[in-house]
Amino acid sequence: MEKGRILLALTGIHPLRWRELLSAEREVVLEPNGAGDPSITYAVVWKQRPNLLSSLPNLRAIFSIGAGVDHIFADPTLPDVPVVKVVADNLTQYMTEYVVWRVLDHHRQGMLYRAQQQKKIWHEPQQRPAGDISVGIMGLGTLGRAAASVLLSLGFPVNGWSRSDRPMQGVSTYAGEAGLIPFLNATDILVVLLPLTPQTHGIINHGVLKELRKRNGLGGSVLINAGRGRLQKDADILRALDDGTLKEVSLDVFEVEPLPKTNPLWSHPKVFVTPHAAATSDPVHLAPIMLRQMDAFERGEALENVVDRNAGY
Ligand code: NDP
Ligand code: OXD
Repeated sequence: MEKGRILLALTGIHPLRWRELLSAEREVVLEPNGAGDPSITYAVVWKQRPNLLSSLPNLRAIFSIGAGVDHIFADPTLPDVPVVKVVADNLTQYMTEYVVWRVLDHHRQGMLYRAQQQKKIWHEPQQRPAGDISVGIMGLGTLGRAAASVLLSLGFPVNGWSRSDRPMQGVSTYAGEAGLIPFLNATDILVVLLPLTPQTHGIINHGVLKELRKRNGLGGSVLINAGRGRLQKDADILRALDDGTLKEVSLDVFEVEPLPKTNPLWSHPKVFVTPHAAATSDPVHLAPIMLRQMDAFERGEALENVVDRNAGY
């Protein structure tokens, strides 16, 4: 059987390296040969142009180059073929590193020490054991569970919130709408690793942040969002920092990306900004996984990590 041809449609990401790696085994094009191009079997995409895929009559699967797929579902005419998300040790490891880095930095008062250093202040604030600070992971999926297990090994009590019941050894788990407030009430450092769906859009708002636990040695609640920017309301985060609802924040994602230079989050002293870089999609690791999946699919095997269209993730 002939190997299916790939349409590589990336917005905001240079296609060169992806193209080189995918074309080691298959023919890759950056544009279809006109609307209705019958030669395309697979699409490998990041924020593909709306309507690009709908007219391809022989498209059999769409591969996201990220773990999130909201960028694919944003297309109103998305054809009804399987959508495959990234699940890869390499990406999971990057996200675990980011989450543990940010949790430890807030826990060990990194922001305070950086401010003190600027003023040459020699002062040791009170230190608390990790066991006094609970970390709540919103979205206890592939990435959330991996981060949770490392945080547990460091001694943090860990809570997890998911859509359905997801028990995990050592983690206090909560599910669905009924579980949200109890989860927040038990959480000092909130780590957001949810997908963006109609249900999660705007979920990180002032009302939710107000529910976070305050009785901890951190001197206030902390938010870390590495899920998606439109999960949060930037203005609510600023308000929560200014009225003391939140002590500090680490944000990797924003309602508008790149974060506009005029956005006050850039210069707020209690905000740590990274440019959607928590877990990069490295083609060296991910392209071979996609190529293996395509080979297996053509042998008649099922695709792995196909997202649930109804759930949107
Ligand atoms: P998964 O699909 O494995 O996990 C998603 C988790 O969120 C699941 O536990 C799911 O619940 C939960 N969830 C979904 N909807 C709801 C809801 N309405 N209420 C409560 N819980 C909900 O995704 P991954 O862990 O692979 O990735 C998570 C997200 O991380 C991606 O969608 C992407 O947006 C983001 N990401 C960001 C990156 C970055 O660099 N900043 C890099 C990679 C990913 P359940 O278990 O019941 O299904
Ligand atoms: C992803 C991302 O979804 O990089 O993988 O945001």
